[in-house]
Amino acid sequence: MFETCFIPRHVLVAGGCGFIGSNLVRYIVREHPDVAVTVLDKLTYAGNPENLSGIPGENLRLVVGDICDAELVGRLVAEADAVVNCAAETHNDNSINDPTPFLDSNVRGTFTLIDACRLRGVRYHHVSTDEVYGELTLDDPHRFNEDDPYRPSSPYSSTKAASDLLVRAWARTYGLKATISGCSNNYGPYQHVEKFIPRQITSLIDGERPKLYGDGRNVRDWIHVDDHSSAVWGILTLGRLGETYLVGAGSERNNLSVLREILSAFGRAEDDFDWVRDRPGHDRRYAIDASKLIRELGWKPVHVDFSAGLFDTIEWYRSNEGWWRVAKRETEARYAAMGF
Ligand code: NAD
Ligand code: TDX
Repeated sequence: MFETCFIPRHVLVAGGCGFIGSNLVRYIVREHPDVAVTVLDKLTYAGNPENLSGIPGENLRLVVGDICDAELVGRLVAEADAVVNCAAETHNDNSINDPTPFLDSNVRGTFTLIDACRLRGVRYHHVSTDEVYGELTLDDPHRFNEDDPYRPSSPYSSTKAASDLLVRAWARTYGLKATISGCSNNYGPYQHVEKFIPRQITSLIDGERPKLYGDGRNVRDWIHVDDHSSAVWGILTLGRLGETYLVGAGSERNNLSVLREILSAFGRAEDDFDWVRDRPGHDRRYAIDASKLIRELGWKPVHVDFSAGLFDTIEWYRSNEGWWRVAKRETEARYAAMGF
């Protein structure tokens, strides 16, 4: 543990109406009710103000706007003493179809936020992804660590890598007070239905057949979104400036086995799904070595039983159809147009 501990009074959470941003806001308001939170969110197709529903509002404000808007960002950063950037375009399939918004929000948006933080001396935390490191083979004993080279594969992950490099350069050249977290695949409530686990759950609720890409053997290292939030807070308050910390809960699974667990929860046969064409450039495997975060900051995941977390997530989608119904229709139309 480090002796210095930074407790912010007012955090600007960019992208706080998305899956991870809204979970982080819920975490901060619950665990640190004295901390004021401003959410800045453009409310893209992936942002939903309902994701903040039920969070006590006394210390919480939503500003609808774009992280690329330098004037707005400057004003909001001036009011805060910390910025956590969860705002991004986040879906690989969309990035293959049209990379433009990924360049805008992920690269230009990050530049706008960090430059505002630089000018005002405000602490910045960058929420990034393990995908910047590319892929591992199925039999590689290595897991990603903070010293691995960046080898992004997709338009999405290349823009995330670009944004990480901007943060690192601003930290070194201008002394930006910054940290970066690189997390593995998240699951849990409020995840957009375009992503693997919610897509399959909601298709099964609708009586449809899930869609599995390629040979189904691609491996992801799953972490519950609550554990991601506790890691981000730990890094923001205790992390060493200029450092990157990888976040993962040691839960590698291939897509076929996750899908079969979901099928079984619905009482469906294990082969009751469609094989569909593979994602171009599809990364084979991600795996995280989170020992730096555990050793230096004392972080540990709480949701260590992936099957139990998956079961709770299925129950959440069963109970919250009103939250996903419209997005499901739009998402499946988009997938059909993209040929998935
Ligand atoms: P999400 O797509 O659910 O939410 C993104 C949010 O950002 C939305 O509310 C959207 O409206 C907002 N946004 C997008 N562009 C914006 C802009 N220009 N200005 C303001 N707001 C904008 O994404 P998520 O899954 O919550 O991911 C959040 C962050 O975590 C991203 O940086 C992503 O790369 C990273 N990450 C995600 C995962 C995962 O498994 N979901 C894993 C590791 C890292
Ligand atoms: O219908 C599907 N069928 C399928 O087989 C979908 C949507 C996905 N897949 C496969 C592709 C991947 O191997 O499932 C795996 C997970 O896919 P996604 O949910 O799209 O996630 P991934 O591409 O791994 O990226 C996610 O984790 C890292 C997030 O979307 C990123 O934002 C994060 O950085």
